[in-house]
Amino acid sequence: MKTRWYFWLVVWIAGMYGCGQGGNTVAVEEEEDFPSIEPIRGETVTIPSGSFIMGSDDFAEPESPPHPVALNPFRIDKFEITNRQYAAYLNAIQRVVDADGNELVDIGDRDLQLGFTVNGLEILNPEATDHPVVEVSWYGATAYCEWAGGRLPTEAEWEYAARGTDGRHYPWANDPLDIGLLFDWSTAGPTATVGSHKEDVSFFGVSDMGGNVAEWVSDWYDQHYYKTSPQDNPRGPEMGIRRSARGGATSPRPRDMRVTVRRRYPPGVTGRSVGFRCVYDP
Ligand SMILES: [Ca+2]
Ligand SMILES: [Ca+2]
Repeated sequence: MKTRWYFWLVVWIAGMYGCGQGGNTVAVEEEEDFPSIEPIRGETVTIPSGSFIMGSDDFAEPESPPHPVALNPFRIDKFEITNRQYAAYLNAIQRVVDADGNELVDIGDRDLQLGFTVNGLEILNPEATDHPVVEVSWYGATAYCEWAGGRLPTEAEWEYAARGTDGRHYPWANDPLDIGLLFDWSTAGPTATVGSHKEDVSFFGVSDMGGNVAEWVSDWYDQHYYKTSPQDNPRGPEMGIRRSARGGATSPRPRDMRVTVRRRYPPGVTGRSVGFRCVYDP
């Protein structure tokens, strides 16, 4: 146990000082000390191939114009990736930066429910075990999905999984008041156990696409992208500065939970209301 604790301390310090190379070297040397850890797989929802109208004319400019998009089939995690799942990942890879030195997760941030104990990296608050992991960068989200045999959804895949084919404004309905769904975020805390908001279920049966945490997607962000987006399986601009994220989080305003809202953050940013889920090709 002591070796494990010491190992993580070294990895953490290497990560804190941006010493990606050092972290990798340690990981290779110590690899044999630890059993291999497999991804904890959650339920997935199969999204059939199909077409839908992406975007909206009714709200912010980056959401327009509405345009037809056709997608190949995919499977998507029914729930956001949890602290339990991400802890398994970090314990499997034994580092907190990627090979290029990018921070995967903001270890040490008090909003992150994962941290170091004498037993190594653990979930600090047992009640948050199945809350979505937060304080993960786009790099940390991308790397997790690859480890789990998938990838981050594209913006188009995310919106299709949330919106389906009937042009609704919210994952669960066209009007947030249809089912009285206005979470009292002021008392609910920043995150909740995934799937616990029973009303927040999308057209295709995917949970928490309206709220809980916003979710990284794979695309670079360009506010004008919809004007030139290809119709078939759009994957976003070739280059950019910020990555896109989708869905509402802790805001009490229902308009922030609309399926067409587009968010953007630098890929290295880690925040207390941003998590992710993965998709898998059939
Ligand atoms: Ca969400
Ligand atoms: Ca942070």
